[in-house]
Amino acid sequence: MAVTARSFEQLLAASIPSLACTPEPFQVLDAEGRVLGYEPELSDAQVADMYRWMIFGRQLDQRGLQLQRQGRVGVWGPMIGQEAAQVGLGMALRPGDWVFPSYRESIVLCIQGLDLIDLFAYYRGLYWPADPNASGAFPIQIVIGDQSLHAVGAGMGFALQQQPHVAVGVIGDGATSEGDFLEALNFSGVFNAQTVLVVQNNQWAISMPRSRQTASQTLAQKGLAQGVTSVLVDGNDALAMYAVSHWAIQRARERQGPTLIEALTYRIGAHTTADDPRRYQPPEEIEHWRARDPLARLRPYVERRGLRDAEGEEAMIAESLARIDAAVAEAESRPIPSLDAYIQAAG
Ligand SMILES: Cc1ncc(C[n+]2csc(CCOP(=O)(O)OP(=O)(O)O)c2C)c(N)n1
Ligand SMILES: [Mg+2]
Repeated sequence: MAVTARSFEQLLAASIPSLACTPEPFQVLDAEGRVLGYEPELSDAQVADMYRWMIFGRQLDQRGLQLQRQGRVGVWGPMIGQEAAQVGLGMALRPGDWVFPSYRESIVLCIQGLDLIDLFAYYRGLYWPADPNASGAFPIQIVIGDQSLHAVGAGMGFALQQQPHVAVGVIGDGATSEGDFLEALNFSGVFNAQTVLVVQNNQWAISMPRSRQTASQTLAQKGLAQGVTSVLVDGNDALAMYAVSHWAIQRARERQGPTLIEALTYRIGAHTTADDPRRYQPPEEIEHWRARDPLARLRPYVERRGLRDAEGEEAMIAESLARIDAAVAEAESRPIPSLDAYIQAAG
């Protein structure tokens, strides 16, 4: 049984009240893309945008993978299956909000304003060329969980300076077992940071399954001990992800408290292009989640609102690929500094 709030206010009731309760994820759409109860207020243009970003995300991921196989980027962390978690979150951000990502959040970063050229230049070996102030996108964090600290620090800064912005840290399920994440959560609660921490629970930390990472029933409940409002949401439901993210970000902006969001999703692809998941990921598990494709889930909703036709979708794919390929060409024309130049710059 899914938690289906009838009104936006009831979303708060979907947060986890106590450790004694194992909540079901909050959903807006059922498996066939029908609205269960509460429906977030989104204009036709916003829904069309959401769908366009979902398609863009899938194309970006496929292209990234191909480019790595061609030796044109160094590494790629596949995002397939996690598009709804990213697009729902990205669309709830406002200009001036900051995102502190790991290596699997490129879609959120693009929505927030990261220039695609900078993204591909980074994956070709240039150290984060984007200006975080202009793009809202902080450097991709490879040290697992560290970005939670950075997001909470920034959220404390926004609060101190009385700025109406929110710092969002995005981490994986594995990161929630790191001390840095738990310390960050604690600080967010104590200092009422203007922060939202979003866990993309894709059920794997490289080859370590969720069941062996922690004895916690949910990852969201890790926020309870720190006094942080915590919500479990269906991360393959773009509308649910948008609703919860929008609500949490708004709360943080108004200094009503930080939120920990656990987005339940699945890593359909490899951990990165340096990994062979066939050695540990059961094929039937992948099939189970392939049948829960977030794009297929949103599509009937978009259709029902009269915002989709097959031709339009082909055009969106072509438009996404043209945008990506133009950015790749630009990124490839940027010179990569020598190792010596890096060492000198580092002082
Ligand atoms: C502190 C630290 N320990 C170990 C690693 C090696 N490592 C890289 S990715 C990864 C798994 C992370 O899993 P999760 O947090 O679930 O994120 P996902 O890759 O699934 O998005 C590990 C252990 C690292 N980068 N940093
Ligand atoms: Mg993971």
